[in-house]
Order: sequence, then C-alpha cells, then structure tokens
Amino acid sequence: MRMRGRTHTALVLAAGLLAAASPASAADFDGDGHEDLVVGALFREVEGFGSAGSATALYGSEQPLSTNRSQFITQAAPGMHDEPWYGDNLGWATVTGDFDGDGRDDVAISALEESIGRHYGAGVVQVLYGARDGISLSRGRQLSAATAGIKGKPVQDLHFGRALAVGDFDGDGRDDLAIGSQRVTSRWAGTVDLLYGSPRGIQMTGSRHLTSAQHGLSPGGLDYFGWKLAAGDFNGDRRDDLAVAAPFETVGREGSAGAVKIFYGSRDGIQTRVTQTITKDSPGMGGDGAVASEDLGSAMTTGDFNGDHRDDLALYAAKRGPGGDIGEVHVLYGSKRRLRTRGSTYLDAQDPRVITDNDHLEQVGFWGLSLGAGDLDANGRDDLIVSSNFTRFGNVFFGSGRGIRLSAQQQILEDDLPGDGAQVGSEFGWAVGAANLNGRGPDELIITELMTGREDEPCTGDGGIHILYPGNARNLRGRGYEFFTPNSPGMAGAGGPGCQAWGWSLGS
Ligand SMILES: [Ca+2]
Ligand SMILES: [Ca+2]
Ligand SMILES: [Ca+2]
Ligand SMILES: [Ca+2]
Repeated sequence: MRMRGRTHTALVLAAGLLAAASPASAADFDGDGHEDLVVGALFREVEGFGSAGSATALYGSEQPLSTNRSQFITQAAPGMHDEPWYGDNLGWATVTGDFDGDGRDDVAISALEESIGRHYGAGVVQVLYGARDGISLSRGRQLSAATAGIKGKPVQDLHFGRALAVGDFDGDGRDDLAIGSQRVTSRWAGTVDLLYGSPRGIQMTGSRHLTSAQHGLSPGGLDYFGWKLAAGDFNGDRRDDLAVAAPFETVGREGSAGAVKIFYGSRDGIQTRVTQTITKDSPGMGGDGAVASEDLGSAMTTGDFNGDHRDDLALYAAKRGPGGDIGEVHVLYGSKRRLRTRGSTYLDAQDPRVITDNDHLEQVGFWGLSLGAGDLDANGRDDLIVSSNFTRFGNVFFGSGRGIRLSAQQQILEDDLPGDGAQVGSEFGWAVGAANLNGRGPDELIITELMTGREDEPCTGDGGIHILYPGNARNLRGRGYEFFTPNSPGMAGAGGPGCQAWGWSLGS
C-alpha cells in the first residue's frame, strides 16, 4: 500500500521504516509532489457511442483543486490502441501506481464490456503512463486475455478487469498490477492475473495466473474469486500482499457467505505456498459467524489504521435484515506474520454508536459497500471512510494507536454539503477515497455521487465529486470544500450528454 500524504510519509521516514518500494505519493501523474485524481465515467457517450465510457484526470497543486490542466481520456486516445464503441464501459475500475518506477504514477482503467473479436464483454485494461505534463495519452498499452503472456483466452463476459489492484508485490520499487476476471461457464469461477512492473512498464515476464480452482475454498464452485482485490503490506516485510475476495464462496453449508484469500508478497512476487483464508467463521471475527448470502469481501480497502507500519484490511459483509442488505465492516490488523482476525474491529450499521442520527438509521442499506482510507487528521494513522451507494451519508472512523474505534468517528451527511444545490436520488458515496491534493497537511476526503440533477429530469445525472479539505480538530471541511461535475467550467470533455456516471470509479 502506498503511503498516503506527506505528513504520514515524513513520520514513517523519521521512524526509519519507510518501505523502500513505496512511492511517496498515491497518484502523482506529473511527479510535482501534489497528488492527482482520475475519475471514471462509465456511461459517458464518446463520439456518438453511448456508454463508451471515459475518465477525467484532475491535477493537484498548491491551490485548491481546479479544472486547469484537466484531461479527458477516452479510447480515442492514441495510447489506447482502441476506439470508443457502444457500451464499452471504460472507467469501470481505475487504479494508479508507478509501474515503470520513474517517479510519476501511471493509471490502469478497465473497459469492462469491451469486445474482443466476437467475444462480447471479454473486457480490456488500458494502461497509460505518467509524464512531465501529466498522463501521456500517446504512450500506453492495452491488456486483455488475448495479450501474449496472459494465460487464458478471451470469452464472452469474461470481464477481464472487473477488479484491479496495485501493489509492489516483489518489492523492487516498481508497482505491479493485479487484474480480476470472471467466468461462470467453466469449472473455474474467477481468475486473477498478476503482472509485474519493469523499467519499461507493465511486462509479461514472471506473470502469474491465480484461479479459483487452485486457490478457492471449494474448488469448482461459483465463488467469483477475484470479484474484488486489495493490496497492502499486511506483514510489514516491505512487499505488498494481495487480498482476493470470493464473495459467493460457500462456507460450511452457508452459500455465498463469502471468503477472502490472502496471498503474501516475496522477492519473487506473490507466492501461493502459504496463503490465508478469512471467513466470518475465523476466530475473533465479529458478528454471527458465516451466514448465507452475506457476500463477505464484496468491498475491501487497505490502510494502516493503527500506525504500526503494517497495513490493515477492511472488509464489507452484507448482513441481511428483514428489509434487505444492511451492511457491516470488519477491520483486520496486520502483524509480523500475517493479518490477524483476532482483535479485529466490528462495525455494525445497526449499532447506535455507528449511525448516531436516527433520521438516517431508517435509510441504512449496503453500509460499507464503498470503502476508502486516508489520513484525514494527519496523525500518521489512516482513517477509514465508510459509505453506501444507496444512502445519503457516510462515516469517517479515525485511526488511533488502538486501531479503529467506535468513539472516534464522524458522520458525513449529503444534506450538509453544498454540492450543486439540487440533488435528487444521488447515489452519494458511490466511491470514496483520499488524496493529498495540495501536498500539505491532512489528506483531502473525496466522495463521488452519480446522479446530480434536477427532480423533474431524473436522468440529467452527470455525476460529481465532493472534495473536503480537513482542518484542525477533525473538522472535515475546516479548510474548505469544492464540488465538481463533468460540466464544471474549464473541465476537459465538458458538454457531453447526461447520465454519465462521472464518479463511478476513483483513482487516487
Ligand atoms: Ca511511472
Ligand atoms: Ca514490483
Ligand atoms: Ca508483505
Ligand atoms: Ca497497521
């Protein structure tokens, strides 16, 4: 996991524990020391092709974030080696990392429904590299199951790139890319391809192919191994480790209870000899044990919540209630050997200490299906951002020496944020994250929504991003607030038709 924020990095440096491999910033495409953002717009029309999808890069500076230098990224860019088409859905998943180790972060963006030949929905991942002026739209590579060196073949609805994660799994100072795919029509139900960074960028040498059949709990079952991925250095050995969710895994007799498999990094990259399986039956996990249809791991994030220089893992489970999915989050802490399930923190959306506002308790659903991490109070410990893509609020839990605690949290209510002033059914909190956009102090909190628009025009939803600049005393808006839509003045690509889902994915 790349350290977030300069303050955090400085603290870690002072402790002499900075992983040699960790770049100093989370997503700095031009290498100027200010973090940048990339926002995916899944349904953006491009050159007349509906839902071709796009992404927008926004560049941090000493000033508040602006649309200056913003970039509109579509498959029409020469570095994509492709062209926009109906329903390609570029922007499904967006991750950032320094794959070629030149000190500028690079970006990987999946186009989930891209066809390869007659294989509809085979999916591709577009990799573009950072340069002095920002993301280079002329230098890039397209990856798919048809790429030489990647095992398997393109098939219909493979959805190569359904999940993406970045980590330095071999600790060579260059970030590596993990790509999840699905395939439900064969014996395996999901795969993960691991591709390593090199001075020339993502390479095929040494690539690995993990399958549910080899590494799942119940081989042959429809477990959707690789549905979600998250990377972090859970054991603090300076090599990132990989969490692979199989949310539809059967645990005991409980169908779709969900499991998460942890693979540890090594000098040779991700190793598969010693792995770890986490389910709700693991010792120390909160809640009621493995329960059918709870889909553990259908959202995950990593951060160092207790500041011990080992990354920790937050996991969502659906927690079914009479009215549907309610949501819960488990936080597991890293240790010298591996992630610990004992001593984990349990956050239950129905706990009145979690959702303290009764008006919002009624709306709770899918709480935790959006997760993010960043150091929002600059105390050297990451904070956990929990949202739903269903309700109109989220929570920030502040990290401490004892990890995440129920007593140190704040709710974020959409109604309290200025936004565009006319929000309806907005899918507030669809994606959440943090980045040190102005290069100082705490990280900024970033919250996307999909459906900014007017009530009488339900499908004017352009999407938008809220940026909160935390101040002292954990005042999340203490140093300011901004709101952008794809049509904000000066935004590259402004003027497209509505229903873009700008904010579907967030790379920071
Ligand atoms: Ca780079
Ligand atoms: Ca590497
Ligand atoms: Ca490790
Ligand atoms: Ca930790």
